[in-house]
Amino acid sequence: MAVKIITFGTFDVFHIGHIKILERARSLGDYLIVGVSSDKLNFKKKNRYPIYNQNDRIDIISSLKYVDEVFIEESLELKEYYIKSFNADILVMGNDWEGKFDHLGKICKVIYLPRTPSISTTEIIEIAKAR
Ligand code: C2G
Repeated sequence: MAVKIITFGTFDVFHIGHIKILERARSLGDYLIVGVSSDKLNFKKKNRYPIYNQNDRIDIISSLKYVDEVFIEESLELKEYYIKSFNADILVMGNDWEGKFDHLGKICKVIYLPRTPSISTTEIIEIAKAR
């Protein structure tokens, strides 16, 4: 049976760290589903709207060869619901979320992958501003 992986993120100002985690997530199974945070959810989490709006972020993520299915993540609290509705076997998160989703281990395997060092959307924005 195909192993389904699910992961979540904003993926704003798409960069190599995003590609790497999606590539590694996909390599753990056969089918990768990505929940892309809505603009509203991002505002709630980070107190600012993303640079790229959710339609553009969805288009970017959908176009990747590692990604099989994409949906909008409307709330951080709906993870259990999303995992069950997509029948996901493994939840992958970056290790900046280490420990935060261990409780979901009751419905699927939970794996935290190390972040790619020295790159982040926030840093790219800061560098661009300073130029
Ligand atoms: N990432 C990474 N290396 C980086 C930067 C990001 O591996 N240098 C990973 C993050 O760990 C995450 C994914 O790329 O798994 C998307 O990163 P963000 O857009 O920053 O995700 P975030 O806003 O933390 O949203 O429900 C959870 C949230 O939606 C996660």
